Amino acid sequence: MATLRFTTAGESHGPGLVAIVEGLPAGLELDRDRLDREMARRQLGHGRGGRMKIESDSVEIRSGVRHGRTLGSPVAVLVANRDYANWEERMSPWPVDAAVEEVHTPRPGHADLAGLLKYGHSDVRNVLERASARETAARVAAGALAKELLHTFGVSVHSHVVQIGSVRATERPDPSAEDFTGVDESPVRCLDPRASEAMVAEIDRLRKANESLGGVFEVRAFGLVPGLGSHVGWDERLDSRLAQALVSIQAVKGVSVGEAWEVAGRPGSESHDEIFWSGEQGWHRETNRAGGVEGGTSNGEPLTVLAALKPISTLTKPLRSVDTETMEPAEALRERTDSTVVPAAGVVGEAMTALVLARCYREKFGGDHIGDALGALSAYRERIGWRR
Ligand code: EPS
Repeated sequence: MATLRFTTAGESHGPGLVAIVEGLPAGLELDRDRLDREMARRQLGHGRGGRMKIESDSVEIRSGVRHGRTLGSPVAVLVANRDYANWEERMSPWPVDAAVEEVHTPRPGHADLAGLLKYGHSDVRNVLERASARETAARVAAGALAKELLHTFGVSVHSHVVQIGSVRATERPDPSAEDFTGVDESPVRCLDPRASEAMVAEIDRLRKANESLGGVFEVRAFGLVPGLGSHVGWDERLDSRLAQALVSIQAVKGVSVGEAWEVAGRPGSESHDEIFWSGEQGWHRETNRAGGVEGGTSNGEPLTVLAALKPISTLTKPLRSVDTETMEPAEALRERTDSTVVPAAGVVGEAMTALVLARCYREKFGGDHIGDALGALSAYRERIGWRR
């Protein structure tokens, strides 16, 4: 099928997570080390809690791949939850003899209360286990497969943190693909070394005050051809697809494409990217205010998307809530948690962006075998005279 879709399943402390990716062409060579590296990257970042010391995520492929190449059939991947060993009774799929304590104190900002009411549960755990951002491990596994496809098409997807709490990065505001080498060496995945240090200090300061922190990450994709997405239908627009994909990440509350908020306050003459053509470069721009998307379609400039996260809603000094059994005021659930997940969320943002872009490539260039898709891409580049 010449589209690409994926779904995930799994609870945070259940036996494991599953992702199923449909629509990868046959014959795509997968790099096992690269897949595992993606999983490890999501576990990085200053501000994670105790859980990351327990987990060591890896991709276990259950179908759709043979001897390192895709078969064209659905690819199912499994990511085990090592922590399940400590939760076996509490999260058992089958009834257990032991008494399992229910959670009745929903956290403000989480899915807890709405999920309880909507699904008719009495135990908040039946909601929070799935709402947990542990699920993003499955997204990164799916995204790593999408990245393998994009890699074949000459596309790379990167991310960096530009704000944590009140600290903003100011250096290297317009990074190229090469600038991202080494971004994971920063403990907060930030390209600005001074801001990186200040972010670490901010996380430590707020953690001591029992606070959590939000922030902003940017995703950039390089090597895209023009023509991904389309102006012809609202749900075909590349920016609308990216917005949905990124806002779907736990705790992400806002997404912008290019210099969205800046150009809202500027005159039109300073808000667009003038068009140039030369024999050497072909079509090109000297600015990229649009973030690589015009009319819902990629224009061949680097894709730039920002996503803002609210602070994590599990607080070590809980907010006020109500006990859902007694209806009396109560403190919200206090669980082991992270102080901030912005560095990891950037990696998840890359995965979601890669999945959207891979789908656009599949829709535009089709092909049951990777060779067919590459042939169609090359014919298209030739037709539009694309030199990059
Ligand atoms: C999460 C709470 C923490 C995080 C978890 C997401 O888990 P726990 O409750 O087990 O300490 O560490 O994230 C992950 C496990 C992960 O792999 O990212 C939450 O409530 O969303």
